[in-house]
Amino acid sequence: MSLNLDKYFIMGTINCRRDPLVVLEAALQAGITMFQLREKGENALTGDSYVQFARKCQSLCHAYKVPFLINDDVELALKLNADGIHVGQDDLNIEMFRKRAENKIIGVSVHTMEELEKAIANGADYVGIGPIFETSSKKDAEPPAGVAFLKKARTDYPNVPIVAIGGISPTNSSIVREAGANGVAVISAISLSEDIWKTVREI
Ligand code: TZP
Ligand code: MG
Repeated sequence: MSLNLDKYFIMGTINCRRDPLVVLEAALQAGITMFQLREKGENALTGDSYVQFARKCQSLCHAYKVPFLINDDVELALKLNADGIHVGQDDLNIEMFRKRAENKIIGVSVHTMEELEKAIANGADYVGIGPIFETSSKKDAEPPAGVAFLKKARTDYPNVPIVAIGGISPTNSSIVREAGANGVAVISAISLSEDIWKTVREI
C-alpha cells in the first residue's frame, strides 16, 4: 500500500452526527488519501459490533483504493489484515508489530525529537505531529504546540513522512503544509462537515 498522507481522515462512530459509514464514503468520494479507524471514548463500539463496523469501513476503503489503518488495536489490525496501524507513545512496540506484519504501514505519534528519532529507527513509516491547534476531539490531548516542533522536525529530517494533526481545517491547513507537513490529519473538520466534498477539497 502506498503512503500518501495528503488528506488523512481519522474517524470513530462518536465523531459523527450522521451515519459514520455515509460520512466515510463521502470523504472517500471527495478524495481522502488515508483513513484511520479510531474507535475511542464514551459510547465507542466494542466487541463484535466494533469488529463488524471495522470490516465495513475496510471494504469501503478498499473500494476506493485508500489505505485502511486501525488506531492502537494491533490484534484487530492483524485479524482484519488492515493496511496498517497508528500508535501513540503509550501503545507501541513497533519492532514487535513489524515482525508480525512486514508490509504494513506503521504510523507513530511523536512530540519530541527523541520520540521521532526512536520511531523512525524502530521502523515507523510516518510520524504524526500534534496537536498543532486546539482540538476537542481528543480528551487527553497535550496543549496545542503550534508549528515550531513541526518545522524543526522537517528541517532536521527532510525525508521523514510527517502528518500534522489537531484542530486542522480548511482555514489553517496551508499553515501546517508550509511548515513542512506532507499532509494533514483531521477528525472533526470532515466528520462534522456539512459539505464533506468541499471540506476535503479545501484542506
Ligand atoms: N491526536 C492529536 S490531536 C487529535 C488526535 C487524535 C484529534 C484531532 O481531531 P480534530 O477534530 O481534527 O482536531
Ligand atoms: Mg493510542
